[in-house]
Amino acid sequence: MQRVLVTGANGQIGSELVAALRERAGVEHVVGADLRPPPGAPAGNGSATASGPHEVLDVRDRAALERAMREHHVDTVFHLASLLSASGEEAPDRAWDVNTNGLKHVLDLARACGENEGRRDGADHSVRVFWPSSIAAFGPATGTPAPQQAVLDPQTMYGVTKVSGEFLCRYYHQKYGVDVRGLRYPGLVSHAAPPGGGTTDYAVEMCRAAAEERSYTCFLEPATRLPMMYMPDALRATLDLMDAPAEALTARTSYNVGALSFTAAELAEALAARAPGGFDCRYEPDPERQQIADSWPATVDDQPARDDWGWQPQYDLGALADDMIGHLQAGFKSKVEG
Ligand code: NAD
Ligand code: AKB
Repeated sequence: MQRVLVTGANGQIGSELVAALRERAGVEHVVGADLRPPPGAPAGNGSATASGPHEVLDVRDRAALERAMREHHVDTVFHLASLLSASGEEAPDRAWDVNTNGLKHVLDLARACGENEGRRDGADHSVRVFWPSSIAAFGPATGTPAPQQAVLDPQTMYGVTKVSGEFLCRYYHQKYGVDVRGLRYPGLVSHAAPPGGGTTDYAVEMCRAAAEERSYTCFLEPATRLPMMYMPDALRATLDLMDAPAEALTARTSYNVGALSFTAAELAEALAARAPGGFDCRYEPDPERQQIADSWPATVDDQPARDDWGWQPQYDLGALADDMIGHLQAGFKSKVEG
């Protein structure tokens, strides 16, 4: 049975990925890890919460990570702990430290824990790792659609850590045989946990405002078009990539995965069509986040992901808007009534 550690477990992706993995592998086999206990759990350093095992740790602390991996006999790590594009520009030193050193610790421990414990038979003696890159690895020189073998031209510290992380992953695979796999996620839209300091956060904020019948002031221009994806597609892509046979994989940096490409105005229009009282969306671009968004491509070419492990997105903009509005309205109503 798989024993999984998810770092950044309290985040936008982690909170849903932990739940999806627990459905598949059983609650006790999936350990969350983050700087804090999961929302709703009592504070403290305990390694079990009502929802399942959880370790309070900082991924910059290699000894704490090692302890968690060994104590829980972890054979797969989903390493999500990170600062994102906007929060990374506010704290570039911390972004470099968390994103780069955190990943290096995970890769070193994947190699060391696997070798020392020899739990996997055959040629594969390392712990498997999933690590996400981002469209932030691209930049103005990349072009649209961004190809798999792209000119990587990051304009943010976050993007710099994604580019260095991609090559670190490939190095550990080539040099030490670590089975590390990655996706260049687009901006992710979801309703369960709030986004954590990115440039594409506007999309989630806009959906929430529309569902709660509030107006929204968007921090990007209406014509800004970016690659985006609905969370159920992102979770499926993540799990499918990790389930794929190693020999099918041709990219050990990170795979492009495309799904949607919409402008802020197109999302606002889709939401207005579904909001009972209409939707008032205004635009006051924030220069820093606008500059970041303008440096990213509008679409990506994900043919290698489709060819190698059968990637196929399921949600278009209409399906995303329907599902987001449905979930967010239900949550809002029960909050108001309760
Ligand atoms: P998030 O900000 O919502 O969550 C990150 C989590 O990491 C937070 O819970 C935070 O507390 C934790 N964390 C931060 N520093 C830590 C540290 N030093 N030690 C332990 N935990 C720490 O981020 P997310 O959106 O869930 O993103 C997860 C991963 O996916 C990141 O690598 C991110 O770059 C990548 N990604 C996300 C998106 C997106 O749109 N959400 C897009 C592309 C790539
Ligand atoms: C961000 O906006 O920083 C993230 C990402 C696209 O990596 N959502």
